[in-house]
Formats: sequence, structure tokens, C-alpha cells
Amino acid sequence: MSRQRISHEKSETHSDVIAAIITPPGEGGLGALRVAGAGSLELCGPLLGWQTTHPESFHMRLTTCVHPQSGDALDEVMAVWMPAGKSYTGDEQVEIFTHGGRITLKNILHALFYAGARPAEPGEFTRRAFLAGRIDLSEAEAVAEIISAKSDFAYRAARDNLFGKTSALVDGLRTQVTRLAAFLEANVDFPEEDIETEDYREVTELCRESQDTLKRLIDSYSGGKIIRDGFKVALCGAPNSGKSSLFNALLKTHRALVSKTPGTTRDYISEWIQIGDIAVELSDTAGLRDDAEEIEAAGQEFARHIAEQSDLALWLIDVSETDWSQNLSKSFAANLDHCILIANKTDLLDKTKLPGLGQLAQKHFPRKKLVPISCKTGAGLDALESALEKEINLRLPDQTDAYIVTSERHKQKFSEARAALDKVASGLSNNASPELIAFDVRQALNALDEITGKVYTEDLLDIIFANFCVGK
Ligand SMILES: Nc1nc2c(ncn2[C@@H]2O[C@H](COP(=O)(O)OP(=O)(O)OP(=O)(O)O)[C@@H](O)[C@H]2O)c(=O)[nH]1
Ligand SMILES: [Mg+2]
Repeated sequence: MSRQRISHEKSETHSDVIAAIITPPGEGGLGALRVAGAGSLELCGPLLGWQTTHPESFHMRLTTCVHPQSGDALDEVMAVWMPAGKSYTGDEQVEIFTHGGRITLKNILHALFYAGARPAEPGEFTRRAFLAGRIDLSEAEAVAEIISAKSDFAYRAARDNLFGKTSALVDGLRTQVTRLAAFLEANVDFPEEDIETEDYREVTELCRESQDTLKRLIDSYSGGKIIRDGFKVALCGAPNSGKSSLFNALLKTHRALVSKTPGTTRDYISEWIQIGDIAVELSDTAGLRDDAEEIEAAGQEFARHIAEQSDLALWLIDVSETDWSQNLSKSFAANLDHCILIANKTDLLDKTKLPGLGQLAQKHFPRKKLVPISCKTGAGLDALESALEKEINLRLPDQTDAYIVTSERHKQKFSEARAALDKVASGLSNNASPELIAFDVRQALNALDEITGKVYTEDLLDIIFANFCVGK
């Protein structure tokens, strides 16, 4: 375990100059490179033809970028210099905007390495911003979240965190717990007969308030996880029931093979769609039947696993098969709680038989919802999307709630703080020793401080920034 550090140490700037391409790979109108560290300007001078040691900061200038050794022109670029303390990383920084071609960017990056920069590690620019004290740890984590947001809801949560929503919330809780600590220091030695005093009531109330806030935050994570990671929907059912057809219909594109031969889908395929404001990961799986040969059986193992791990399984039924309800009772879907029945191929059914479907499902599977559709005609697909949106909304926290925890790490730290305050509360009611209670209060504060990075270890930073890509 590396040494714990506290926030007032954070005003680091760095003497080694790092460089990386900061735009995604591929072709584009623009590509960008970032160079950061003391001496960035001097290092970039020969490439950018900047003679003066101090060009005007934040002044974008058009120039020809050349290789510092050969003098070969590499590209026509725009470049900007930012002094230390006024850049993304907090270090002196140069940003170079090139034409967005892989080779151009690679050549300029190599020219920067030749000039003395070293390759930036994953997340190193943002790690420097944290170490410089420009952003706190929850804000640094929000950078990765906003970049990887898969839905509008995830984007809004990440954006709010980037603008300090988590930090403000933790600060509020911290103030409350600090007040508790101060109060305890002054009043902790409650003699047993004083247990009904005003002071005692106030301190227990303060503790209870913080416990309640933390509980609400921890509970919000089950919905927060869906906001951040998306809602997982598995399409499963017997071979030929129309899983791949529905997969394509929901994606609105021909992605999976559809054929009348049972057992067409062997491996599973996953794609993302957005329903309401939430990202949904749809997985098409192999049809489930008993007499499958080896490869098909391996695919079916995946299918069962995906169905079990999903937030919701859509179990497709081919309603043109008369014995579908007997088959369903024998299938593993019968015991799958998070499962909606999708009655497909209703176009093959006499219209008068449609109401009977619902009644049959109600009789044999009273706890399961049934949605009739036809992938062929498109009938019922809108109703299915509405049913999906409803299911998702049921799992989300109340959106008018002030704050939703979307990070597993934050949930873990809130849980540690809550466990520590639970001990404080029982210490208070059992008249435990003041030192013991104070220790637990400190544990709670420590857990909160690890969210914003007021206290941190190098190991913790390594874990957090390992999830970033090079260039962030
Ligand atoms: N009439 C009709 N045929 C459909 C409908 N949906 C799918 N089919 C047909 O049913 C057959 C099987 O469809 P798929 O989507 O491949 O079924 P699957 O469940 O993915 O099948 P496996 O991958 O083999 O498990 C194909 O011939 C489809 O054209 C529907 O709503 N109505
Ligand atoms: Mg299929």
C-alpha cells in the first residue's frame, strides 16, 4: 500500500514533457496533439518555427510544422501555447491542430519524441490536472465518464460531476460529519444519566441525518449503474422464434442473420440502442432446445448466461406453434423472474385468437407480462418499446432526486462512511469510550475524502487512471 497523501500537497507541476495524440484514431477534418510539462514551448519551438521564447498565450497561430532534424514540412497546423497554471493539465502546455490523418499525426508525434518529449501514459494529462489541484478526483473521473457516456442520461450525470456535483455533495456531508466530530469532542463524555440531555439528542440527530443521506446515496446506485453502464436486454427463446428478426427490428438495421433453419444464431451478438434517455445493450442469442449438437450447445450456454446476467430477458414465443405454452413451462424462462414474454409471429394467427394468447399466458404464467408482436408486419413493436421504457424507468431512481451515485467506487466509499457512522451511532447509544467514537468518525471522514481525493494513494490513482486511454 503506498503512502496516503493529503490534498494540500497538490500543486505539482512536472518537469518532464509528455506528448500524445488527443483525437481518436481514424480520418477527420482535424487531429490534435497535446504537449505538457515545463519546457513544452522550448521543445516545440523548432517544430513550429516559433522564434520568440514567449509567443502570446492562448493565441492560435497558423504555421508549418517541420521535423526538427530534417526540416521536412510535416503539415500545415494551428498551434497554441498555454503557460503553467492556465492549462488543462496545470503544466505549461502546447496544443497542435493538424489535418486529421493517421500518418500526419503519427509523424508529428514522432517529431515531438525526437525533440525530447516522452509518450504520455493513459490518463496522464488528467492525472496531472488532479495533481496540480485544478480538479478533484471525482471531477477527474467525470472526464472519463463524459467521454464514454452512452446515453443522454449518462452524459448529464457525467457533466454534472464534471462541474462539481459530487464534490459539492461530499463537501456538504463532510461539513456535517466534521460538525459531529466537533460536537463529540466537546460533549462526548456523556454520563449515563445525561443521556436525555439536549446535547446528546443533537449529536445523535446529526449522526442519524448523515446516515440517512448516505443510505439514500447508496440505494441510488442500483439505478445509477443502469444510467452509467446501460440496461442489458437479452433476446432468448426457442430456435426460429424470431429473436434475430426482433434484434434487427429494434436496431432498425439488418445486423443478424435471419433464416428459416432452426439454430441459425450460434454465437451471441450485442449492439447498443437508446430507449428514452437510457443506453440499452441488446443481445441476440442462440435458440434454446434440448437436442443441440456440440457447437450449438456451447452457444446455448452463452445464451443462458446472458439471460441470467441481463437486467431484462425478452423470451420469444412463436405463436404459430400450438404447444408453445407447454414448451415454455418446461423451459428455464419459466423460473426467470426478470422476463417478459414476447408473442411473435401474430401475423400467422387468426385475429380472433389474439385475445386468447393473453388469457393463456395469464393462466400459466401469471407473474409474466406478455407483449404480442409481429416482426414481419411490425405490429406491436411500438408497444414493445414502450413496455421496455416502462421497465427501465421502474428500475431508475426518482429523477427529481438531487443526486444519483453512478460510480461503483463512490458507492463503495459511501458504504464505508455509512458503516463507520453506524458504529458511531451504536457507540453513542452504548456510551462507548470517546476515543473509540472519534476513531469511527475519522474513518467516515476518510472514506468521504477518498471520493474527492482530499486523501489518496498513488495506488488509487494508478487504478483510476488505468481506465483512461492515452491522450486523456
Ligand atoms: N410470419 C412471420 N415470420 C417470422 C416473424 N419473425 C420471424 N419470422 C421468420 O421466422 C424464421 C426465423 O427467424 P429468426 O429471426 O432467424 O429466428 P431466431 O429465433 O433468431 O432463430 P435461431 O437463430 O435459429 O434460434 C425466419 O424465416 C423469419 O423470417 C414474424 O413475425 N412473422
Ligand atoms: Mg437467430
